Amino acid sequence: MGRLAGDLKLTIREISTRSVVVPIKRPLVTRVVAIEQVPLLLLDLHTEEGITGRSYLFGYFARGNAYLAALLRDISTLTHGDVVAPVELYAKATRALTLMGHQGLSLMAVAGFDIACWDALAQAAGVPLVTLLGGQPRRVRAYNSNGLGLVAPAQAAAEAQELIVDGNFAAVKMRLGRPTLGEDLAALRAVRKVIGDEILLPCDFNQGLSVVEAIRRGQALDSEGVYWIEEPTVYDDLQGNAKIAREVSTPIQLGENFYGPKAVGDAIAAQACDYMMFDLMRIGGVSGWLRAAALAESAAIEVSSHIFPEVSCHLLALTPTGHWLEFVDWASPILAEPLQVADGCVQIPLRAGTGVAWNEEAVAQYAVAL
Ligand code: SMN
Ligand code: MG
Repeated sequence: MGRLAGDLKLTIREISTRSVVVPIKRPLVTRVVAIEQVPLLLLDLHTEEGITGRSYLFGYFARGNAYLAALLRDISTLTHGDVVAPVELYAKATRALTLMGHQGLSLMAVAGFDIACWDALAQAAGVPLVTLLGGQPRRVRAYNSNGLGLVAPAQAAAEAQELIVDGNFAAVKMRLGRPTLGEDLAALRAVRKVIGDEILLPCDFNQGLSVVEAIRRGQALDSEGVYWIEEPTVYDDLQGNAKIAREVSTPIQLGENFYGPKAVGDAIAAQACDYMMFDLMRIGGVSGWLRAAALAESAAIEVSSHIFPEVSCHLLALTPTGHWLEFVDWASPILAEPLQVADGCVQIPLRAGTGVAWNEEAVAQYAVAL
């Protein structure tokens, strides 16, 4: 006789969190922020059946981890004894936080909980998350996004070369938004010269420009072979971004700061961008991603991921308009089995769950108080 469906039933005991601040190999200097170390909040969802679901959130700064941990303590109390049914629990946790809002920290905390729930379920089923959701653990094409911040042209060129060789990547992302267009062009051309014409080169302004300046720089980039222009201006000025998208022929990429599927629907309605990239944490975890992906499909918008490559690779493989995985190795130091990259692709791990598990020695080394 086969397994009963009830075999998959898991019951929540508690969520525990730990904060780590991990050194970054290549600091990321952008127009708006310099990321020199990576604060991660590690979640363990303990079940009565002995399976532990895991996920991590990116608090952006150490206090950010503490804010998220406080919310997760309440979500833990709220869901103690509940069956691990991620879609229902997402709704329950969101309802409980409704007066704190449906975006920002509330949604990030719910997302971390949601990802850990899905991980636990896939572990209980004994299959990778992608398999549980109807796909297969395959290779997903990725661009290397480690570094290439606002550095001098010669350094940018050297770094771009290293980033491509290290994993045989077909695409690499650089940050733009230096004080002048001339400085951006000098860095861009130095990079293009060493990488050649075949390598795709998306560029990220990290929300740093006014709409007028974004149109000016964007039009200048139209003849430079840039693959996409990311976040040219503030993420929530949908009308401004739509204007930029109309005036600039290089595709405009937005989405890493979209909170939940509703923001995707709003951006589609405003025709704010040509491409979208979902941030697993801000889009609402696995449950939020799946709904957002359906909306993007309805508008035929190609979807990439933003950081969190370990879980995003499972989801991109299921996204009807899946585009590019953003590869960063920021969490690798604290993971028991970091993602494998070969020939410009990330291999979805052939392990039960998401494949996220802790390197406890490293976690102890980088632990900070909450
Ligand atoms: C980025 C900015 C801030 C944190 C992580 C990543 C960047 C990107 O915009 O798209 O990689
Ligand atoms: Mg970006």
